[in-house]
Amino acid sequence: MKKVYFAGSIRGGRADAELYRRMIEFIKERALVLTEHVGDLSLSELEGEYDRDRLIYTQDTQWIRECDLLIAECTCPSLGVGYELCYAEKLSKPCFVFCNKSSGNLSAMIKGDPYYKIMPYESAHELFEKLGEIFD
Ligand code: 6K6
Repeated sequence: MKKVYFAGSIRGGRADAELYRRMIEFIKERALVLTEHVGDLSLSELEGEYDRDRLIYTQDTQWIRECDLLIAECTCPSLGVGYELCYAEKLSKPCFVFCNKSSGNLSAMIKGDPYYKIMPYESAHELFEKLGEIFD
C-alpha cells in the first residue's frame, strides 16, 4: 500500500480544515495517510512552543522521506506546505498540488515549477475525481 504525505495549512489558517478531512478520508480508502492530523478539526493555528515545533519538524521531515507521494491542498497559502513541497521535490517524491481556481491564488514559486503536478479544480466533484485518478 502506498504511503501518502498529505499537506495542508495549519498556522497559515484553518479555513479549509474540513476539506482536508474529507480528502484524507478519501485517500485512506486507497492508501496509507501518514499525516492524518492535518484534517483534525480540533487543531488550531495557535503558536506552538519551540521544543514542540522541533519535534513536529523532525517527525514531518521523516515522514516526507518515508512517503511514496505527497498530496498538497494549497488553496489556503501556508509557509509550512511550501517548505514541504520543496523538501519533497529535492527527494524526487511525486507531488500533486490541488488549488481551487476561484478562491485560491497559487504562488508562482509552486505554479511556475514544472516539477509539480498542478491540479486546479472548480468544484468538490472535480477535486475528488482528480484525486481518485492519482490512485488508478
Ligand atoms: C497544533 C497547534 C499548533 O501546532 C500544532 C501541531 N502542529 C503540527 N503538527 C504536525 N504537522 C504540522 C504542524 N504544524 C505544521 N505542520 C506541517 O506543516 C503539516 O504537515 C502541514 O502540512 C504544514 C502546515 O504548515 P503551516 O505553516 O500552515 O503551519
